Amino acid sequence: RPIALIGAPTDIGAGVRGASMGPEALRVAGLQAALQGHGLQSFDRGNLSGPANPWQAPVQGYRHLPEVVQWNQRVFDAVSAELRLGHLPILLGGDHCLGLGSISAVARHCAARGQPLRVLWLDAHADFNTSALTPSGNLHGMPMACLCGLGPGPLTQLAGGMPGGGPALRAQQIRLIGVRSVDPGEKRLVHQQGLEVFDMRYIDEAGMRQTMQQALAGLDADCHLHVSFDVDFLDPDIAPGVGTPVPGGPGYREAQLCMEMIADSGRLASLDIVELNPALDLRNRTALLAVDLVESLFGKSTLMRVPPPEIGT
Ligand code: DIR
Ligand code: MN
Ligand code: MN
Ligand code: MN
Repeated sequence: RPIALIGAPTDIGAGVRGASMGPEALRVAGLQAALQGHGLQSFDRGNLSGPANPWQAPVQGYRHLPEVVQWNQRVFDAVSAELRLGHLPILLGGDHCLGLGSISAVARHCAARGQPLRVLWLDAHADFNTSALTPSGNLHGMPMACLCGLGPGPLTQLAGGMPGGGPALRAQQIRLIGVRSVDPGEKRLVHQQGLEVFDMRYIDEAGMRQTMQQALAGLDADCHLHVSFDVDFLDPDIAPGVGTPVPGGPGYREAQLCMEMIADSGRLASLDIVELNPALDLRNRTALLAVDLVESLFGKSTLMRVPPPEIGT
């Protein structure tokens, strides 16, 4: 299906400036040409616009809440429009607070069609803070919690909310992968909510192959798979261009396998690429790496692979 690239040039939810330059860095790194090189049809919708970053202190536990709401409403509308057209939207962030608008749109779309949805959240962080728990007030640390209904009304009920009035996501639909930095209160909440988390300890012990087999297990044939790719998922040695790097992430081969196994599932239907910060990058290498990985996510492989045999588990 045709791919639609949607730029959202803002760092409104982050604690470090620069993710606003992410969309252009991904374009300069050749994202669209890479997709076209695989025979995929794509449109670049250009950039959304929204409020400037006022760079103010948190108010009642939230930094820039009104601006974050506005950006997410625009992302929601843009992603919804592409889904209605039968396109596969790729959100070019921008910081990760925008995952809220993107995934809220996907959840609404799936609910309207009775389609199952699974979300893979690739991130060094759990992004499960609330205003009471956050150490920073930065909303890019809260989108997962908001999607599960824990957050301020304007964000949990984006554009009127879900048909039944519930949260956009239930914990059982979510898999967090690559996590290695969780704040103390956030940790309790993640456990309490029963999220399935494949943290780095798990990946070290089980390997990326078993991790992804489990994260992708039980997908229905008609399941919509959304991947929210926070670039700080990757080890900072290979991906320095992010605002909140955490050592000890997946290396190049592990990240490739992760993306290839998602591609093999054949279910990818929407994607966020967020938290790329060109101000902190080295000669755009993190953007180039992201494009390389996205190629694998869309099925690039060294040889013409036959479907992988079910090797013993
Ligand atoms: C931290 C950082 N947990 C916070 N979060 C980040 O401020 O809530 N998320 N960097 O991507
Ligand atoms: Mn994140
Ligand atoms: Mn992160
Ligand atoms: Mn490549």
